[in-house]
Amino acid sequence: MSKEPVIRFPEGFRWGVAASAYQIEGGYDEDGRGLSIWDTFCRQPGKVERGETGDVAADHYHRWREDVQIMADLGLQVYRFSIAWPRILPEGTGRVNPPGLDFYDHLVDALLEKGITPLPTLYHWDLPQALQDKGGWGNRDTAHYFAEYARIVGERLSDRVQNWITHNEPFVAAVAGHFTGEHAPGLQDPFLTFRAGHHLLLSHGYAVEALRATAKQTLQIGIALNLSPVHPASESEADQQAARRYDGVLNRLFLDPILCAKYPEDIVELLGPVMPQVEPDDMRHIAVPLDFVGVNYYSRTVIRYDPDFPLIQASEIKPEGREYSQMWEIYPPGIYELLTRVWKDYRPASIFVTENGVCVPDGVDFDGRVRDYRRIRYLRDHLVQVHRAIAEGVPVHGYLVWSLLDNFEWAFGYRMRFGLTYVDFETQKRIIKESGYWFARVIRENGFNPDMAI
Ligand code: GCO
Repeated sequence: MSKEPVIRFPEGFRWGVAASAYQIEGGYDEDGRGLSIWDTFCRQPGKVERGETGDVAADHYHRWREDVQIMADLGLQVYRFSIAWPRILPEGTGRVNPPGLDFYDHLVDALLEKGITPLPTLYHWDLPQALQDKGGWGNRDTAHYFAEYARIVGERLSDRVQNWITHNEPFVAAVAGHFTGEHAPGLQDPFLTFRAGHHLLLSHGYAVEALRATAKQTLQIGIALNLSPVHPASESEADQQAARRYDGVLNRLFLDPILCAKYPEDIVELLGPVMPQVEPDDMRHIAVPLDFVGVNYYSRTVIRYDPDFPLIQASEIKPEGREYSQMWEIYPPGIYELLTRVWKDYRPASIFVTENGVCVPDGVDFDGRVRDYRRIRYLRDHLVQVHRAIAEGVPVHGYLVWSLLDNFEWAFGYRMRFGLTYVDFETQKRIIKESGYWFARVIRENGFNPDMAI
């Protein structure tokens, strides 16, 4: 790369990575950890490719010191991880498991010692199985159990941890877990889906209030939402209306309650009897003031009218002639469209890109290096678009790559590699990929030359 970065980010812009407990920790039955719904789900035949589980994952539960050193070597400023609720409260409520709290306490101290800001997510889909046995997110009580969990963790860590995320992608937890059944707990019930979604949002509000009530310092609290610009497959009225409905369920059904204290009227009407029971004070709790909104962006969503699709008569298509990763279309302008839309429509105080990354087939070359140039191009092209949004006044204050390590990609098992660091799951050996070294330089220079040859 040239000496002087052509694209330079604002002073104080924060650079880091994101990960989640179930996807990297392993140690699923160690030191008093209770079972999660993903431990149960993985053991159901056919749910996860090759019957793979997060029992060992990237063994971060035992290798976390080595992983923190990798973060330090890369010069990461922020590490977004998730706390496993079943490690803290094995039954989800009541009895606290001290070794579980100790693990995150030691991790936080190690991060701070390296000058890395910890950014814990309280919930990244690993609900304690004991709570699922009581109805899970379909049970309104779970929102209160979540607040209890937030309070316990906040009391232990908030003297050193100032930045918090309550939930990761409540849309995915609700829809993949309760409508499509592709994720734990693997249910397929439209009524339960939106009731779970509402209780996830309610638990977010309760948790923010609980964290603030026990905080030992002023906290910065947000939520991480999977958002995507929704494009109609054609200019036809039917496709445009279908895209609007899909945008409503994917984006506005979560953004509006959290940031505007109301559900979008068109979607309330569309869902009709499937909409959940909303108690008088619910929206006030859900719309508790936040310090930032986390945006998880991977790709755009292209929608066609589909009369056979239940509830929303809209289906996603994969346009031809575009570049794809192993999972999604590679569409960098989408992150610009999304950031400017969130800013224009909701005016949050601050926005963080809490996840952005790509899964491409990575391999170790004969010389032991992992030349993942497609991932460098993906990150470069998306950062150009993030910078474009910032230049237009969007208050984006940080960018986190998904992910530090190759990890358990839910129903895909270990087939999808997103890491800046290659993990040999047979030996647990870590190899920093070329993208990791590239990102380290972007952090050092707080920018890069987009014309650089890759
Ligand atoms: C998500 C989750 C991550 C995924 C990542 C790649 O955004 O779906 O936060 O757990 O692993 O996004 O799909």
